[in-house]
Amino acid sequence: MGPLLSKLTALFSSGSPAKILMLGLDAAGKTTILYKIKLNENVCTIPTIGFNVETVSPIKGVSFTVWDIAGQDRFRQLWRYYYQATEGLVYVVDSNDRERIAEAREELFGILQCEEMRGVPVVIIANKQDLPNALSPSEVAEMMCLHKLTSRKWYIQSACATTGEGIYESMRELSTMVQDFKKSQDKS
Ligand code: G3D
Ligand code: MG
Repeated sequence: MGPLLSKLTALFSSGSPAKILMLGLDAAGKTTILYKIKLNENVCTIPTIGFNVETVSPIKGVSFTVWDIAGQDRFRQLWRYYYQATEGLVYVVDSNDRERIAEAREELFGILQCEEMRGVPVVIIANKQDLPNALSPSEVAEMMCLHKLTSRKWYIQSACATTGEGIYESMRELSTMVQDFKKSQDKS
């Protein structure tokens, strides 16, 4: 087990199991993140339904499900199946892809509108910060209109998935928000 993964499982194993979704436009860096936290060793790709879903078998109770969300209109109906019982969303953004930042925003807000995602906390990863033309995390936050996310907890993390910078921090934040979300669910 890599150091990042063991830290990650330590974070989550202190609480109860968690179901996490990781989404973003294609090429945002999702698979690189899975690889970085060595989750790739447990990845199962489901190719049969027309869009590639990567599921990571639960490691100390934490399960990850990952897919690309751009231009997949035909399959949107199926996404809800994966949304069910989600307790945390990791939304990965390519900060260097200025042309598609609006698309990334529309997709995010579309996902969060779904009933199944009500109140689910989200960590936005402003990825590819190593690239010289990358938008800063605050620019990403502004262009993604994150201030409009009022009915859930959210957090934006600056990251470089290829070096792993910011990935642990994003997961630490996520685990805190997920535990809070579960507590609020238990009460209601
Ligand atoms: P996806 O799973 O979201 O579709 P990938 O995205 O993880 O496959 O990443 C897409 C490309 O972006 C990959 O390059 C990957 O190496 C690169 N990438 C991911 N994160 C970073 C980052 O933080 N900085 C930089 N510079 N590149 C990153 P290739 O060339 O393999 O397609
Ligand atoms: Mg991928």
